[in-house]
Amino acid sequence: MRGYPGLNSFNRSSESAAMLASFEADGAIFVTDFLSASGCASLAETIKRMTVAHSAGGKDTRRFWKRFHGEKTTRFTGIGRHTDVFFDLLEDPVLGKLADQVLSGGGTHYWMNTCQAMVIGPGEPAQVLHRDGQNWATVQAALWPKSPELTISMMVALDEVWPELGATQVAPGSHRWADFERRPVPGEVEAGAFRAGDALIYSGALLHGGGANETVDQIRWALHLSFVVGWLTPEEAITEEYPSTLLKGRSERVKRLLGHTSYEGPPAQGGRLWLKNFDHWQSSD
Ligand SMILES: O=C(O)CCC(=O)C(=O)O
Repeated sequence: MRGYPGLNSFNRSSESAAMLASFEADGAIFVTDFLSASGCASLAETIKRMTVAHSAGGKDTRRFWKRFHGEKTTRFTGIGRHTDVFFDLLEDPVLGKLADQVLSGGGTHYWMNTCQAMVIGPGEPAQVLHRDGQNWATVQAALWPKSPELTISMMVALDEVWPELGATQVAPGSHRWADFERRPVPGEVEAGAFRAGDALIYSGALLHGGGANETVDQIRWALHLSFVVGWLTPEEAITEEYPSTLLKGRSERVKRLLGHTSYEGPPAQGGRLWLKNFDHWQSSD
């Protein structure tokens, strides 16, 4: 098996309308060979090298965050400081088109939420199932089931990943459940199988979580990239991680995704945000 039993699989040449229809119906899609072989090899080499400089487990000692992070899981951001593949991902037309459509209710100006290595070590238990929109639970939970799409996420495998290695678990359809508090029964959760470069793209309303790494000596290598509507604060301190001096010569899209342009709400609905002198601002680099 390659992909998820309950999700439709696509490739980069698939019709974007079909991808969107499946995304809306199931809450996620699987894209084979999302990364080219060379892009994946280069990104994997960078992430593996960077991992050596980080330790497993987070610094937050609160029980919830220790478990959510994973004590045997290594996470780090700042990927774009080490590889240009990061910028290719921000410019990726397949992900970009889907994100434009999914997040359009929040205006065209969405941000990068985070780009984060998620490296699950042997013996890590499964992560609690959650919705990425719970980062902004006061919006998502309060408006459920009518919450707008707040965020769209992608997990891309940097090496082969399978269920027992900790492939992301999902509950297809849970983005549409009437009751926000409902938890899946066992048959409603599934994990997939990825070849290096395959990607899972999922809604911020979909219940999902990292799977248990049941191996004794193998590592799940994966990268998470997500976008969030421009009127919410991203998870990652993106302008700190990517100051304007690092973005010289980069495209308008990259600068916007990384917080170097003011936010414009949907026409005649939202305000203008992230201003300077009550006017639109754009970094001058
Ligand atoms: O590691 C995974 O597969 C998913 C992780 C995740 O959903 C998260 O940390 O928000």
